[in-house]
Amino acid sequence: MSRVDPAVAQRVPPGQTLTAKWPVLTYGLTPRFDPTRWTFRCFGLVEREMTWTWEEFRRLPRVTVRSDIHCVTRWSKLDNEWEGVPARFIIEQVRPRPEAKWVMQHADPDYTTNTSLDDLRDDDVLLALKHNGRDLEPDHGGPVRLVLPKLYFWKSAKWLRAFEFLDVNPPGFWEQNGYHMHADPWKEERYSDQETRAMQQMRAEAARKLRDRS
Ligand SMILES: Nc1nc2c(c(=O)[nH]1)N[C@H]1C(S)=C(S)[C@@H](COP(=O)(O)O)O[C@H]1N2
Ligand SMILES: [Mo]
Repeated sequence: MSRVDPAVAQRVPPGQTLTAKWPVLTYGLTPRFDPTRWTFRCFGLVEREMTWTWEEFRRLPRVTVRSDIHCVTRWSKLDNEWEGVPARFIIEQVRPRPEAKWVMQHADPDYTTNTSLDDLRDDDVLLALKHNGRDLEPDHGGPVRLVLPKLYFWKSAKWLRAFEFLDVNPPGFWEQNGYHMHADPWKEERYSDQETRAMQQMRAEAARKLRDRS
């Protein structure tokens, strides 16, 4: 990056470098999509647990949103056009109970990431099926991935299969391996050693409550 338009520079969080390519970052292998067995499920602290088959899911209302990707490995990719089902639409369908404050994203093959319900309710959060007008490639999470632009990209699960609504905030896969519980790129919330005391207490409390319940 030698010379950057200031309007563009303003959109790049600290410590990030722009890329035009789209790297693939997966822990493990790309799962195979079987439309006859695929479902998307919402469970936990909701008034109405729901499961959509692929035929049902692909008919849900969609919107198009343009947003930026910021990966914790320090690349950012601006101006991605995503088409998908608004996360807020899904949340409205299942009606979270008042005590539900957190959502665990569950994805294939065995990936999880934890997010607050508030972060998922923003207008630009999608269960995306298309990127720049084309079906999402399998390596990038096709048929359906989350896109949560205001957090580092590990908070956007590829091959998304379920939302679990919770009253505690247990760490997901990368969060158990030292990544930050919240992941705001503008605050450079990269690793758990940067977490606040409040965040660390939340980790400990969630682990304890889940242990007590089982
Ligand atoms: N299911 C699943 N989702 C995932 C991952 C993964 O390994 N498995 N990696 C995460 C990470 S660390 C990043 S940076 C982005 C990468 O998405 P991309 O491969 O489309 O660039 O997906 C996130 N979602
Ligand atoms: Mo990542």
